[in-house]
Amino acid sequence: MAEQTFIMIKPDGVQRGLVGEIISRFEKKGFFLKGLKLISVDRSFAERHYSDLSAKPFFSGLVDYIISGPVVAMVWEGKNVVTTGRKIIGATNPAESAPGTIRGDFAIDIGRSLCNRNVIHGSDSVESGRKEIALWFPEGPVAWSSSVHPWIYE
Ligand code: RTP
Repeated sequence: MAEQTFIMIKPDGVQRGLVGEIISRFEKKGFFLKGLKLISVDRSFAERHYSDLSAKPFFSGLVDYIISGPVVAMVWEGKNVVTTGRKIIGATNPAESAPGTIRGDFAIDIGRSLCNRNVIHGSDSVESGRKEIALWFPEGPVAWSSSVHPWIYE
């Protein structure tokens, strides 16, 4: 199976109307959308998603932020989509993310709650992508194959 990643538009991205813009960037790059839902999650679900960060000082602020409004959960597929997806997203701290990246173009600053409001999340490895897709899409991604494939991959 081709590589997949989990991408989440965080509550600030949804509130600011960036959903279409973000989906468009992944589509135009040539990645394939394999899962999509607008969803509000509760505290225990957000804590499970960010369980690796539970010891961090910003953990509770991060969870508060993620449950503060609906998020858009997505599965994207394609060659090197995990690494390339992280490049499209940009550095964690918006103050350091390069222009041209999503965070570089649409976020400015670390939040006062000591938790970055940085618009979007992307899996940091193929393995965490697998875990996150299983958590957010227990029903599994949608299986479909696009006929534009040969125009993207020779
Ligand atoms: P993400 O998991 O959301 O894609 O972000 P990331 O890999 O770039 O960063 P990570 O270290 O996993 O942190 C997860 C999210 O926690 C918030 N954060 N705040 N105050 C801080 O120093 C701080 N560090 C991280 C951000 O919302 C970050 O995306």
